[in-house]
Amino acid sequence: GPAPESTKEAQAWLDQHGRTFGLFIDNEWTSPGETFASTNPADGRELAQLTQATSEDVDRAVQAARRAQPAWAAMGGPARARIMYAIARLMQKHARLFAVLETLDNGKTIRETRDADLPLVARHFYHHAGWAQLLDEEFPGHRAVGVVGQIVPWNFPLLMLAWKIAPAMAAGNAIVFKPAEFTPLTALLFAEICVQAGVPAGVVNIVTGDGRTGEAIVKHDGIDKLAFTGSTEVGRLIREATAGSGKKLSLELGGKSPYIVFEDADIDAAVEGLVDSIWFNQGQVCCAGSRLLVQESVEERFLKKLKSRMDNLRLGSPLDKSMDIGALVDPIQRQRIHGLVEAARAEGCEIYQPSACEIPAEGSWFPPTLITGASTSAAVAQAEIFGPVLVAMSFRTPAEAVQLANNTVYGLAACVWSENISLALDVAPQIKAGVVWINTANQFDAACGFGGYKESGYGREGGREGMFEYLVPVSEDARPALPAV
Ligand code: TXE
Repeated sequence: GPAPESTKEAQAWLDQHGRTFGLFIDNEWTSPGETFASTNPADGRELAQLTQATSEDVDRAVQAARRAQPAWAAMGGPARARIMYAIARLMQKHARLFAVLETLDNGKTIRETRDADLPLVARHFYHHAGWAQLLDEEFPGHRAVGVVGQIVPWNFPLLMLAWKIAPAMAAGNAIVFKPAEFTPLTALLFAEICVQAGVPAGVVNIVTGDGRTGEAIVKHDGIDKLAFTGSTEVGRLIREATAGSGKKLSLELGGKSPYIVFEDADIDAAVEGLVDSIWFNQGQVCCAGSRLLVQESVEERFLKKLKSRMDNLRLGSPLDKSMDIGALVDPIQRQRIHGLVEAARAEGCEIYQPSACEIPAEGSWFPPTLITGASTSAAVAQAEIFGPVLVAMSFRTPAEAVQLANNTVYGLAACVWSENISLALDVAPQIKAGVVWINTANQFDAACGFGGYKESGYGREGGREGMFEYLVPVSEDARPALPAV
Protein backbone atom coordinates (compact mmCIF):
# COMPACT_ATOMS: atom_id res chain seq x y z
CA GLY A 1 0.00 0.00 0.00
CA PRO A 2 0.97 3.69 -0.09
CA ALA A 3 3.32 5.09 2.55
CA PRO A 4 1.47 6.56 5.57
CA GLU A 5 0.80 10.30 5.50
CA SER A 6 3.01 10.85 8.55
CA THR A 7 6.08 9.70 6.61
CA LYS A 8 5.62 12.20 3.76
CA GLU A 9 8.48 14.50 4.72
CA ALA A 10 10.88 11.59 5.24
CA GLN A 11 9.87 9.97 1.94
CA ALA A 12 10.36 13.33 0.20
CA TRP A 13 13.85 13.65 1.66
CA LEU A 14 14.74 10.15 0.44
CA ASP A 15 13.31 10.94 -3.00
CA GLN A 16 15.26 14.18 -3.16
CA HIS A 17 18.39 11.99 -3.02
CA GLY A 18 17.02 9.55 -5.59
CA ARG A 19 17.01 6.99 -2.76
CA THR A 20 20.71 6.39 -3.43
CA PHE A 21 23.38 7.98 -1.28
CA GLY A 22 27.09 8.58 -1.69
CA LEU A 23 29.39 9.39 1.21
CA PHE A 24 29.62 12.72 2.99
CA ILE A 25 33.25 13.85 2.73
CA ASP A 26 34.56 17.45 2.95
CA ASN A 27 30.97 18.78 3.10
CA GLU A 28 30.10 17.19 -0.23
CA TRP A 29 28.34 14.06 -1.41
CA THR A 30 30.53 11.67 -3.37
CA SER A 31 28.86 9.82 -6.22
CA PRO A 32 27.52 6.47 -5.02
CA GLY A 33 29.85 3.47 -5.41
CA GLU A 34 28.97 -0.16 -4.78
CA THR A 35 25.76 -0.02 -2.75
CA PHE A 36 23.73 -2.00 -0.23
CA ALA A 37 20.09 -1.60 0.87
CA SER A 38 18.66 -0.28 4.11
CA THR A 39 15.17 -1.59 4.77
CA ASN A 40 12.28 -0.80 7.06
CA PRO A 41 12.22 -3.78 9.45
CA ALA A 42 8.52 -3.27 10.18
CA ASP A 43 7.52 -4.24 6.62
CA GLY A 44 10.73 -5.45 4.98
CA ARG A 45 10.53 -2.75 2.31
CA GLU A 46 13.67 -1.09 0.97
CA LEU A 47 14.16 2.54 2.00
CA ALA A 48 17.36 3.46 0.18
CA GLN A 49 20.67 2.29 -1.28
CA LEU A 50 23.84 3.25 0.57
CA THR A 51 27.44 3.26 -0.53
CA GLN A 52 29.75 0.59 0.85
CA ALA A 53 32.81 2.77 1.58
CA THR A 54 36.12 1.20 0.50
CA SER A 55 39.48 1.78 2.19
CA GLU A 56 40.25 4.40 -0.49
CA ASP A 57 37.04 6.22 0.46
CA VAL A 58 37.97 6.04 4.14
CA ASP A 59 41.40 7.41 3.26
CA ARG A 60 39.80 10.38 1.47
CA ALA A 61 37.65 11.06 4.54
CA VAL A 62 40.67 10.87 6.86
CA GLN A 63 42.69 13.20 4.60
CA ALA A 64 39.81 15.70 4.57
CA ALA A 65 39.65 15.53 8.37
CA ARG A 66 43.41 16.00 8.72
CA ARG A 67 43.32 19.09 6.50
CA ALA A 68 40.41 20.60 8.44
CA GLN A 69 41.39 19.80 12.03
CA PRO A 70 44.12 22.40 12.79
CA ALA A 71 41.93 25.36 11.82
CA TRP A 72 38.91 23.86 13.60
CA ALA A 73 40.92 23.56 16.81
CA ALA A 74 42.51 26.99 16.37
CA MET A 75 39.08 28.60 15.90
CA GLY A 76 38.63 28.22 19.66
CA GLY A 77 35.92 26.80 21.88
CA PRO A 78 33.49 29.75 21.85
CA ALA A 79 33.39 29.83 18.04
CA ARG A 80 32.80 26.07 17.92
CA ALA A 81 30.11 26.46 20.57
CA ARG A 82 28.17 28.84 18.29
CA ILE A 83 28.14 26.20 15.57
CA MET A 84 27.14 23.46 18.00
CA TYR A 85 24.25 25.52 19.40
CA ALA A 86 23.10 25.95 15.80
CA ILE A 87 23.23 22.16 15.32
CA ALA A 88 21.16 21.65 18.48
CA ARG A 89 18.55 24.17 17.37
CA LEU A 90 18.34 22.67 13.88
CA MET A 91 17.91 19.18 15.36
CA GLN A 92 14.98 20.51 17.37
CA LYS A 93 13.53 22.28 14.37
CA HIS A 94 13.64 19.09 12.29
CA ALA A 95 12.94 16.72 15.19
CA ARG A 96 9.84 15.28 13.58
CA LEU A 97 11.60 14.43 10.31
CA PHE A 98 14.50 12.86 12.23
CA ALA A 99 12.14 10.86 14.47
CA VAL A 100 10.10 9.47 11.56
CA LEU A 101 13.23 8.61 9.58
CA GLU A 102 14.75 6.86 12.60
CA THR A 103 11.56 4.89 13.16
CA LEU A 104 11.42 3.86 9.49
CA ASP A 105 15.05 2.75 9.42
CA ASN A 106 15.29 1.10 12.84
CA GLY A 107 11.78 -0.16 13.65
CA LYS A 108 11.60 1.45 17.11
CA THR A 109 8.33 3.15 18.00
CA ILE A 110 7.66 6.78 17.15
CA ARG A 111 6.75 7.30 20.81
CA GLU A 112 10.37 6.52 21.70
CA THR A 113 12.12 8.37 18.85
CA ARG A 114 9.92 11.42 19.43
CA ASP A 115 9.96 11.48 23.24
CA ALA A 116 13.33 9.93 24.09
CA ASP A 117 15.88 9.80 21.26
CA LEU A 118 15.41 13.26 19.75
CA PRO A 119 15.19 15.25 23.02
CA LEU A 120 18.30 13.46 24.32
CA VAL A 121 20.16 14.19 21.09
CA ALA A 122 19.39 17.92 21.24
CA ARG A 123 20.31 17.99 24.94
CA HIS A 124 23.64 16.34 24.16
CA PHE A 125 24.59 19.02 21.63
CA TYR A 126 23.48 21.87 23.91
CA HIS A 127 25.40 20.40 26.82
CA HIS A 128 28.60 19.89 24.82
CA ALA A 129 28.33 23.32 23.22
CA GLY A 130 28.66 24.48 26.83
CA TRP A 131 31.88 22.49 27.26
CA ALA A 132 33.25 24.00 24.04
CA GLN A 133 32.46 27.45 25.39
CA LEU A 134 34.34 26.74 28.64
CA LEU A 135 37.12 24.57 27.22
CA ASP A 136 40.08 26.82 28.09
CA GLU A 137 38.91 27.44 31.67
CA GLU A 138 37.83 23.88 32.39
CA PHE A 139 40.58 21.91 30.63
CA PRO A 140 43.73 24.06 30.81
CA GLY A 141 46.83 22.37 29.44
CA HIS A 142 44.80 20.13 27.13
CA ARG A 143 44.35 20.03 23.39
CA ALA A 144 42.22 18.05 20.92
CA VAL A 145 43.46 14.55 20.13
CA GLY A 146 43.31 15.26 16.39
CA VAL A 147 41.32 13.09 13.98
CA VAL A 148 38.92 10.61 15.55
CA GLY A 149 37.28 7.53 14.03
CA GLN A 150 33.88 6.68 15.47
CA ILE A 151 31.88 3.50 14.86
CA VAL A 152 28.39 2.96 16.27
CA PRO A 153 25.69 0.25 16.35
CA TRP A 154 22.09 0.33 15.15
CA ASN A 155 20.10 0.41 18.41
CA PHE A 156 20.22 4.21 18.95
CA PRO A 157 21.57 5.43 15.62
CA LEU A 158 21.19 9.16 16.16
CA LEU A 159 21.72 9.20 19.93
CA MET A 160 24.97 7.24 19.57
CA LEU A 161 25.98 9.73 16.88
CA ALA A 162 25.38 12.58 19.34
CA TRP A 163 27.28 10.80 22.13
CA LYS A 164 30.24 10.45 19.78
CA ILE A 165 30.24 13.59 17.65
CA ALA A 166 29.25 16.25 20.24
CA PRO A 167 32.20 15.83 22.65
CA ALA A 168 34.64 15.28 19.77
CA MET A 169 33.58 18.56 18.12
CA ALA A 170 33.57 20.48 21.40
CA ALA A 171 37.18 19.50 22.03
CA GLY A 172 38.28 20.57 18.53
CA ASN A 173 38.70 17.20 16.81
CA ALA A 174 37.78 16.37 13.21
CA ILE A 175 35.71 13.27 12.68
CA VAL A 176 35.30 10.23 10.47
CA PHE A 177 32.04 8.64 11.57
CA LYS A 178 30.50 5.31 10.53
CA PRO A 179 26.86 4.51 11.30
CA ALA A 180 25.74 0.85 11.44
CA GLU A 181 24.85 -0.73 8.12
CA PHE A 182 21.24 -1.40 9.26
CA THR A 183 20.54 2.22 10.21
CA PRO A 184 22.58 4.78 8.25
CA LEU A 185 19.87 7.24 7.24
CA THR A 186 19.63 9.70 10.14
CA ALA A 187 23.43 10.14 10.12
CA LEU A 188 23.17 11.25 6.47
CA LEU A 189 20.40 13.71 7.29
CA PHE A 190 22.61 14.96 10.13
CA ALA A 191 25.34 15.64 7.55
CA GLU A 192 23.04 18.19 5.91
CA ILE A 193 22.36 19.79 9.28
CA CYS A 194 26.11 20.24 9.73
CA VAL A 195 26.33 22.19 6.48
CA GLN A 196 23.38 24.38 7.47
CA ALA A 197 24.90 25.01 10.89
CA GLY A 198 28.18 26.19 9.36
CA VAL A 199 30.45 23.28 10.23
CA PRO A 200 33.61 23.83 8.13
CA ALA A 201 34.33 21.31 5.36
CA GLY A 202 36.19 18.21 6.53
CA VAL A 203 35.32 18.50 10.22
CA VAL A 204 32.50 15.93 10.08
CA ASN A 205 32.79 13.14 7.49
CA ILE A 206 30.25 10.33 7.30
CA VAL A 207 31.11 7.04 5.64
CA THR A 208 28.60 4.21 5.32
CA GLY A 209 29.33 0.52 5.05
CA ASP A 210 29.63 -2.68 7.05
CA GLY A 211 32.43 -4.10 9.19
CA ARG A 212 34.92 -3.81 6.32
CA THR A 213 34.53 -0.04 6.32
CA GLY A 214 34.87 -0.13 10.11
CA GLU A 215 38.10 -2.08 9.79
CA ALA A 216 39.51 0.44 7.33
CA ILE A 217 38.86 3.21 9.87
CA VAL A 218 40.39 1.19 12.71
CA LYS A 219 43.58 0.46 10.75
CA HIS A 220 44.12 3.91 9.20
CA ASP A 221 47.34 5.60 10.35
CA GLY A 222 45.76 9.04 10.15
CA ILE A 223 43.34 8.28 13.00
CA ASP A 224 44.51 9.43 16.45
CA LYS A 225 41.61 8.11 18.51
CA LEU A 226 38.90 5.49 18.06
CA ALA A 227 35.56 5.39 19.82
CA PHE A 228 33.46 2.27 19.37
CA THR A 229 30.06 1.15 20.63
CA GLY A 230 28.92 -2.33 19.66
CA SER A 231 29.45 -6.00 20.40
CA THR A 232 32.12 -7.23 22.81
CA GLU A 233 33.41 -9.46 20.01
CA VAL A 234 34.17 -6.57 17.65
CA GLY A 235 35.43 -4.47 20.58
CA ARG A 236 38.01 -7.16 21.25
CA LEU A 237 39.09 -7.19 17.58
CA ILE A 238 39.52 -3.42 17.66
CA ARG A 239 41.56 -3.55 20.84
CA GLU A 240 43.86 -6.17 19.30
CA ALA A 241 44.14 -4.26 16.02
CA THR A 242 45.11 -1.01 17.78
CA ALA A 243 47.45 -2.44 20.42
CA GLY A 244 50.81 -0.74 20.10
CA SER A 245 49.54 1.74 17.51
CA GLY A 246 49.46 4.71 19.87
CA LYS A 247 45.79 5.30 19.06
CA LYS A 248 43.66 6.37 21.97
CA LEU A 249 40.67 4.03 22.38
CA SER A 250 37.31 3.91 24.15
CA LEU A 251 34.93 0.93 23.97
CA GLU A 252 31.29 0.70 25.03
CA LEU A 253 30.25 -2.91 24.67
CA GLY A 254 27.61 -5.37 25.82
CA GLY A 255 25.75 -5.86 29.06
CA LYS A 256 23.59 -8.25 31.06
CA SER A 257 22.38 -5.85 33.66
CA PRO A 258 20.74 -7.03 36.89
CA TYR A 259 17.42 -5.58 38.07
CA ILE A 260 17.20 -6.26 41.80
CA VAL A 261 13.87 -6.10 43.60
CA PHE A 262 13.87 -6.38 47.41
CA GLU A 263 10.80 -7.48 49.36
CA ASP A 264 10.26 -3.97 50.71
CA ALA A 265 10.22 -2.37 47.23
CA ASP A 266 7.22 -0.44 45.90
CA ILE A 267 6.17 -3.41 43.76
CA ASP A 268 3.95 -1.52 41.30
CA ALA A 269 6.66 1.04 40.64
CA ALA A 270 9.26 -1.71 40.30
CA VAL A 271 7.10 -3.51 37.71
CA GLU A 272 6.70 -0.27 35.72
CA GLY A 273 10.44 0.38 35.96
CA LEU A 274 11.15 -3.11 34.69
CA VAL A 275 8.84 -2.68 31.70
CA ASP A 276 10.88 0.40 30.79
CA SER A 277 14.17 -1.30 31.57
CA ILE A 278 13.76 -4.46 29.45
CA TRP A 279 11.12 -3.58 26.83
CA PHE A 280 12.32 -0.09 25.90
CA ASN A 281 13.52 -0.33 22.28
CA GLN A 282 12.54 -4.04 22.18
CA GLY A 283 15.30 -4.77 24.67
CA GLN A 284 17.96 -3.76 22.13
CA VAL A 285 19.64 -1.61 24.74
CA CYS A 286 23.16 -2.09 26.06
CA CYS A 287 22.06 -1.31 29.64
CA ALA A 288 18.72 -3.21 29.47
CA GLY A 289 17.66 -4.74 32.79
CA SER A 290 17.68 -8.20 31.29
CA ARG A 291 18.22 -10.20 34.51
CA LEU A 292 15.48 -9.84 37.10
CA LEU A 293 16.64 -10.78 40.61
CA VAL A 294 13.63 -10.75 42.91
CA GLN A 295 13.55 -11.59 46.60
CA GLU A 296 11.92 -14.98 47.16
CA SER A 297 9.27 -13.66 49.58
CA VAL A 298 7.74 -11.40 46.89
CA GLU A 299 8.63 -13.41 43.80
CA GLU A 300 5.19 -14.86 43.17
CA ARG A 301 3.37 -11.56 43.67
CA PHE A 302 5.88 -9.69 41.51
CA LEU A 303 5.77 -12.16 38.60
CA LYS A 304 1.97 -12.21 38.63
CA LYS A 305 1.83 -8.42 38.30
CA LEU A 306 4.55 -8.47 35.69
CA LYS A 307 2.70 -11.00 33.54
CA SER A 308 -0.53 -9.04 33.63
CA ARG A 309 1.42 -5.90 32.69
CA MET A 310 3.03 -7.82 29.79
CA ASP A 311 -0.47 -8.78 28.62
CA ASN A 312 -1.19 -5.08 28.14
CA LEU A 313 1.84 -4.24 26.02
CA ARG A 314 0.85 -3.31 22.48
CA LEU A 315 3.05 -4.54 19.65
CA GLY A 316 2.60 -3.23 16.13
CA SER A 317 3.30 -0.53 13.55
CA PRO A 318 6.12 1.60 15.00
CA LEU A 319 4.55 4.70 13.40
CA ASP A 320 1.37 4.21 15.43
CA LYS A 321 1.67 6.50 18.46
CA SER A 322 -0.13 4.04 20.74
CA MET A 323 2.35 1.17 20.29
CA ASP A 324 4.73 0.09 23.05
CA ILE A 325 6.75 -2.48 21.12
CA GLY A 326 8.05 -1.96 17.61
CA ALA A 327 10.01 -4.14 15.19
CA LEU A 328 13.47 -5.62 15.75
CA VAL A 329 16.16 -4.03 13.63
CA ASP A 330 16.65 -7.00 11.29
CA PRO A 331 15.53 -10.62 10.74
CA ILE A 332 19.10 -11.70 11.65
CA GLN A 333 18.52 -10.43 15.19
CA ARG A 334 15.11 -12.14 15.35
CA GLN A 335 16.77 -15.42 14.41
CA ARG A 336 19.43 -15.01 17.13
CA ILE A 337 16.86 -14.23 19.83
CA HIS A 338 14.58 -17.04 18.71
CA GLY A 339 17.50 -19.50 18.92
CA LEU A 340 18.38 -18.47 22.50
CA VAL A 341 14.76 -18.68 23.70
CA GLU A 342 14.21 -22.09 22.09
CA ALA A 343 17.43 -23.42 23.63
CA ALA A 344 16.12 -22.32 27.05
CA ARG A 345 12.82 -24.05 26.37
CA ALA A 346 14.63 -27.25 25.42
CA GLU A 347 16.54 -27.07 28.71
CA GLY A 348 13.24 -27.07 30.60
CA CYS A 349 12.80 -23.34 31.30
CA GLU A 350 9.31 -21.88 31.42
CA ILE A 351 8.64 -19.32 28.68
CA TYR A 352 5.86 -16.76 29.13
CA GLN A 353 4.61 -14.71 26.17
CA PRO A 354 1.29 -12.81 26.20
CA SER A 355 -1.23 -14.94 24.33
CA ALA A 356 -3.04 -11.94 22.88
CA CYS A 357 0.12 -10.55 21.31
CA GLU A 358 -0.35 -10.82 17.56
CA ILE A 359 2.74 -10.78 15.40
CA PRO A 360 2.32 -8.96 12.04
CA ALA A 361 2.78 -11.15 8.96
CA GLU A 362 5.49 -8.94 7.41
CA GLY A 363 8.63 -7.66 9.08
CA SER A 364 10.90 -8.62 11.94
CA TRP A 365 9.14 -8.99 15.31
CA PHE A 366 9.48 -10.75 18.66
CA PRO A 367 6.91 -10.75 21.48
CA PRO A 368 7.75 -9.64 25.03
CA THR A 369 9.11 -12.76 26.72
CA LEU A 370 9.73 -13.84 30.32
CA ILE A 371 11.92 -16.84 31.11
CA THR A 372 11.80 -18.50 34.52
CA GLY A 373 13.47 -21.64 35.84
CA ALA A 374 16.84 -20.98 34.18
CA SER A 375 20.00 -22.00 36.03
CA THR A 376 22.43 -19.16 36.77
CA SER A 377 24.88 -20.64 34.28
CA ALA A 378 22.33 -21.11 31.43
CA ALA A 379 23.09 -19.27 28.18
CA VAL A 380 19.98 -17.08 28.60
CA ALA A 381 21.20 -16.07 32.07
CA GLN A 382 24.73 -15.22 30.91
CA ALA A 383 24.65 -14.11 27.25
CA GLU A 384 23.46 -10.70 26.10
CA ILE A 385 20.22 -11.54 24.28
CA PHE A 386 19.70 -7.98 22.99
CA GLY A 387 15.99 -8.51 22.50
CA PRO A 388 12.68 -8.27 24.42
CA VAL A 389 13.56 -11.23 26.64
CA LEU A 390 13.73 -11.07 30.43
CA VAL A 391 15.26 -13.84 32.55
CA ALA A 392 13.95 -14.00 36.13
CA MET A 393 15.73 -15.53 39.13
CA SER A 394 15.21 -15.23 42.86
CA PHE A 395 17.41 -14.63 45.92
CA ARG A 396 17.02 -14.82 49.69
CA THR A 397 19.46 -12.34 51.21
CA PRO A 398 21.06 -9.05 50.13
CA ALA A 399 24.44 -10.81 50.05
CA GLU A 400 23.07 -13.38 47.65
CA ALA A 401 21.55 -10.62 45.50
CA VAL A 402 24.95 -8.94 45.21
CA GLN A 403 26.66 -12.23 44.41
CA LEU A 404 24.13 -13.05 41.66
CA ALA A 405 24.22 -9.51 40.29
CA ASN A 406 28.00 -9.70 39.88
CA ASN A 407 27.92 -13.19 38.41
CA THR A 408 28.44 -11.90 34.87
CA VAL A 409 31.31 -11.03 32.55
CA TYR A 410 29.64 -7.65 32.00
CA GLY A 411 29.39 -4.54 34.17
CA LEU A 412 27.43 -1.79 32.46
CA ALA A 413 24.34 -1.00 34.56
CA ALA A 414 22.14 -2.19 37.43
CA CYS A 415 18.91 -1.25 39.19
CA VAL A 416 18.17 -1.62 42.91
CA TRP A 417 14.60 -1.35 44.18
CA SER A 418 13.88 -0.96 47.91
CA GLU A 419 11.99 1.52 50.07
CA ASN A 420 14.74 1.01 52.66
CA ILE A 421 17.23 3.59 51.47
CA SER A 422 19.96 2.32 53.81
CA LEU A 423 19.72 -1.10 52.21
CA ALA A 424 19.70 0.35 48.70
CA LEU A 425 22.72 2.57 49.43
CA ASP A 426 24.55 -0.36 50.98
CA VAL A 427 23.93 -2.69 48.02
CA ALA A 428 24.46 -0.22 45.13
CA PRO A 429 28.24 0.29 45.51
CA GLN A 430 28.81 -3.46 45.85
CA ILE A 431 27.62 -3.98 42.28
CA LYS A 432 30.39 -3.72 39.73
CA ALA A 433 28.62 -1.66 37.10
CA GLY A 434 29.26 1.73 35.50
CA VAL A 435 25.84 3.00 36.55
CA VAL A 436 23.52 1.84 39.35
CA TRP A 437 20.03 3.31 39.47
CA ILE A 438 18.03 3.23 42.71
CA ASN A 439 14.23 3.01 42.41
CA THR A 440 14.37 4.06 38.78
CA ALA A 441 15.77 2.90 35.43
CA ASN A 442 17.07 4.31 32.13
CA GLN A 443 17.95 7.76 33.43
CA PHE A 444 20.37 9.29 30.96
CA ASP A 445 21.81 12.74 31.07
CA ALA A 446 24.42 14.44 28.93
CA ALA A 447 26.12 15.70 32.11
CA CYS A 448 26.68 12.22 33.54
CA GLY A 449 29.46 9.86 32.47
CA PHE A 450 28.24 6.52 31.08
CA GLY A 451 30.36 3.41 30.52
CA GLY A 452 31.28 -0.03 31.76
CA TYR A 453 33.53 -2.34 33.70
CA LYS A 454 34.86 -5.76 32.72
CA GLU A 455 33.73 -6.95 29.27
CA SER A 456 31.37 -3.98 28.96
CA GLY A 457 34.39 -1.92 27.91
CA TYR A 458 36.13 1.18 29.20
CA GLY A 459 36.07 4.92 28.85
CA ARG A 460 33.14 7.17 29.73
CA GLU A 461 30.75 9.14 27.53
CA GLY A 462 29.01 12.28 28.74
CA GLY A 463 29.87 15.05 31.15
CA ARG A 464 33.35 16.14 32.20
CA GLU A 465 34.70 12.56 32.20
CA GLY A 466 33.59 12.09 28.61
CA MET A 467 35.48 15.20 27.49
CA PHE A 468 38.81 13.70 28.57
CA GLU A 469 38.31 10.93 25.99
CA TYR A 470 38.71 13.57 23.29
CA LEU A 471 41.56 15.57 24.81
CA VAL A 472 45.24 14.95 25.52
CA PRO A 473 47.52 16.87 27.90
CA VAL A 474 49.81 19.22 25.97
CA SER A 475 52.68 18.03 28.16
CA GLU A 476 52.60 14.82 26.09
CA ASP A 477 53.61 16.75 22.98
CA ALA A 478 57.23 16.70 21.94
CA ARG A 479 58.88 19.86 23.27
CA PRO A 480 61.00 21.91 20.91
CA ALA A 481 64.70 21.23 21.26
CA LEU A 482 66.55 23.62 23.58
CA PRO A 483 68.57 26.25 21.73
CA ALA A 484 72.27 25.42 21.46
CA VAL A 485 74.38 27.22 24.04
O1 TXE B 1 27.27 -5.61 16.36
P1 TXE B 1 28.68 -5.22 15.77
P2 TXE B 1 26.03 -6.29 15.56
C1 TXE B 1 25.62 -6.92 20.55
C2 TXE B 1 24.25 -7.51 20.67
C3 TXE B 1 23.94 -7.85 19.26
C4 TXE B 1 25.29 -8.29 18.73
C5 TXE B 1 25.49 -8.20 17.25
O2 TXE B 1 24.32 -8.67 21.46
O3 TXE B 1 23.01 -8.85 19.16
O4 TXE B 1 26.19 -7.44 19.36
O5 TXE B 1 25.20 -6.90 16.76
C6 TXE B 1 30.86 -2.28 13.01
N1 TXE B 1 35.84 -3.50 12.71
N2 TXE B 1 25.57 -5.49 20.47
O6 TXE B 1 26.49 -7.39 14.70
O7 TXE B 1 29.07 -6.18 14.72
C7 TXE B 1 29.48 -2.48 12.42
O8 TXE B 1 29.48 -2.17 11.04
C8 TXE B 1 35.25 -2.31 12.90
C9 TXE B 1 25.50 -4.81 21.72
O9 TXE B 1 25.28 -5.23 14.92
O10 TXE B 1 29.58 -5.01 16.93
C10 TXE B 1 28.65 -1.53 13.27
O11 TXE B 1 28.80 -0.19 12.79
N3 TXE B 1 33.93 -2.15 12.94
C11 TXE B 1 25.84 -3.36 21.56
C12 TXE B 1 29.30 -1.64 14.64
O12 TXE B 1 30.61 -2.15 14.40
C13 TXE B 1 33.14 -3.23 12.78
C14 TXE B 1 25.25 -2.69 20.39
C15 TXE B 1 28.56 -2.57 15.62
O13 TXE B 1 28.41 -3.84 15.02
C16 TXE B 1 33.69 -4.50 12.57
C17 TXE B 1 25.38 -3.50 19.19
C18 TXE B 1 35.11 -4.62 12.53
N4 TXE B 1 35.73 -5.79 12.36
C19 TXE B 1 25.49 -4.85 19.28
N5 TXE B 1 32.68 -5.39 12.45
C20 TXE B 1 25.52 -2.59 22.83
N6 TXE B 1 25.67 -3.22 23.96
O14 TXE B 1 25.18 -1.43 22.79
C21 TXE B 1 31.53 -4.70 12.59
N7 TXE B 1 31.80 -3.39 12.79
